[in-house]
Amino acid sequence: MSLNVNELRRLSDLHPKPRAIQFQYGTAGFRTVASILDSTLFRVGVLAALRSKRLDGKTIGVMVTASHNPEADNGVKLVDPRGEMLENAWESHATALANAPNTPALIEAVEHLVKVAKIDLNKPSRVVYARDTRPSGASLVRALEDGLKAIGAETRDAGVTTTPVLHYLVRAINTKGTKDEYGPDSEEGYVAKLTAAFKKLIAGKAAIPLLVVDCANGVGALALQKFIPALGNSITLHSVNDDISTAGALNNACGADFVKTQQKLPASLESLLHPGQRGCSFDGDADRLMYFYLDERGRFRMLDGDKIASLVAAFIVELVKSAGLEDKIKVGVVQTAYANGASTKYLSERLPVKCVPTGVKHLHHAAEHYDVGVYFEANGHGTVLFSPETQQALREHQPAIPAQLTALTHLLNLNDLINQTVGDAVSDMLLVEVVLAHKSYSGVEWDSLYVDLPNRLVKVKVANRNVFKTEDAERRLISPPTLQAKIDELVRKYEDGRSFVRPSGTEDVVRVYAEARAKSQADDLAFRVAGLVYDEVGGDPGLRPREFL
Ligand code: NG1
Ligand code: ZN
Repeated sequence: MSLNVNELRRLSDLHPKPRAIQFQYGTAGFRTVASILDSTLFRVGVLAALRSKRLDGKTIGVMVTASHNPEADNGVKLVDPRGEMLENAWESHATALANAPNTPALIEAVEHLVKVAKIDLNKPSRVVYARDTRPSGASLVRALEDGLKAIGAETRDAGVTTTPVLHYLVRAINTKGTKDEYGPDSEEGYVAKLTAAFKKLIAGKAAIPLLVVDCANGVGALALQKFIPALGNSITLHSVNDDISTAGALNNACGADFVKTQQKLPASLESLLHPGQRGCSFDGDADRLMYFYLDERGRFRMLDGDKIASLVAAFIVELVKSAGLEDKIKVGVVQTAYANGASTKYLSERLPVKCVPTGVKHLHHAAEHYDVGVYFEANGHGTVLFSPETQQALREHQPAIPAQLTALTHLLNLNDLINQTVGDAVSDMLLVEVVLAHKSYSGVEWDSLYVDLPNRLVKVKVANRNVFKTEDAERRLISPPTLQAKIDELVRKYEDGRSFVRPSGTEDVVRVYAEARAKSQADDLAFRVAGLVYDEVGGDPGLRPREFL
């Protein structure tokens, strides 16, 4: 079988690439204003279909979402057969196809890819796709479908659903009928799997206090509607910001990214949350989770991805020990440079901690090296991975005493509760609730595991962010050449000061992070480092920003 060039040409002509725009498959796939993405979606369809052929007809996933970005943005990313992010080498193939200026160039790029990636066109091709609630999603999915059709893929439309459900489906489809079967390959099956595990884990525990859930006016609201009846009276979830039909509401002044970056409660929750009560926020595609509560004086307290990692990792370590498995199963944590220094200190005193560059794929791969790998970005994206050997050890372990059996059963149920393909706001929320129930913690006790160092994240717009190159898991700059020394000199002046600069992988900006003993110092340090960045590459001192975006 060869490429159906006529069909590819005919369909590609329906999805011309806008001129003068360069696309880049970054840490979150392609992501930009929705109105310029039509050709990219078509080409991603072509690529996904070819990737499936390359992998012997294994099902590839495609998710159409721009996560926490504004509603007018959209994006697309590919999911590999085990439910993980697209393999690195194919990111550049994706970029190459997306940037072919016209149909003849695209055909040439596809033929080139078939040759260099040694794709056997006779193999079957299977792709499952889904989108979030963005208004631009439906038409972008049509462009994607044209791309899939051009290569003749068998397709499955998973409809409007969350990013983690799509990742789950990919793994469930590909493992169906094998010894690694991940679960039923439907959204209902996913809800049933997680719900059953949750109910077993909290059986016999005190009733869980009501939890307020901010759905970012996104697709998480739909997921929650399916979970609430399935969870029955095991937990009461009060869903807010679940308006998916009002234009402009998605991620607007609510959701996990708002909570993390503004470090405050969404106004829409102000009258709902009372002192002592905890709540949580999903992001627009429900793969991130932030918790928070109001203290006794009604002050907002944030429990971010680092706090979730600390809570969960410590709990799993305890269970492994109680099950009598501490010699066989080693638990480790993976973070990025954005992890609060206080969390890194807390965790390092208890278990191995590794720092990797930003981007879920880096965290996920590093976590696979542990028997149980806990990874979370500070922004609330994360999960826990049980290695295949660990899962087997859990299944085969013969407990010596009843207490060991209880802990072992909890570990097996956690293995089912946790979506191990990718960060999953609903699964992570249920996981947190399990740990809180087991430890009899309210938000206050959880929060007191360690005290966050005050911090500040700012962005600087520069002409070309690609001149910024980093090393040491993005904690140090190697280019521009003299900038790191200047940052070091500044940081030394601040108590507990830490700051680093890196180019964003999802936006055309450079990010500056700073933390220090006092909030005013963290702000000051971030501002000054941003000033250094601007002076280095920004040009006109008259335009030097006083306030950052
Ligand atoms: P960039 O734009 O590369 O900083 C952001 C987040 C990442 C990750 C990706 C993917 C921060 C500082 N950065 O990446 O952690 O979540 O988006 O969505 O939060
Ligand atoms: Zn997201």
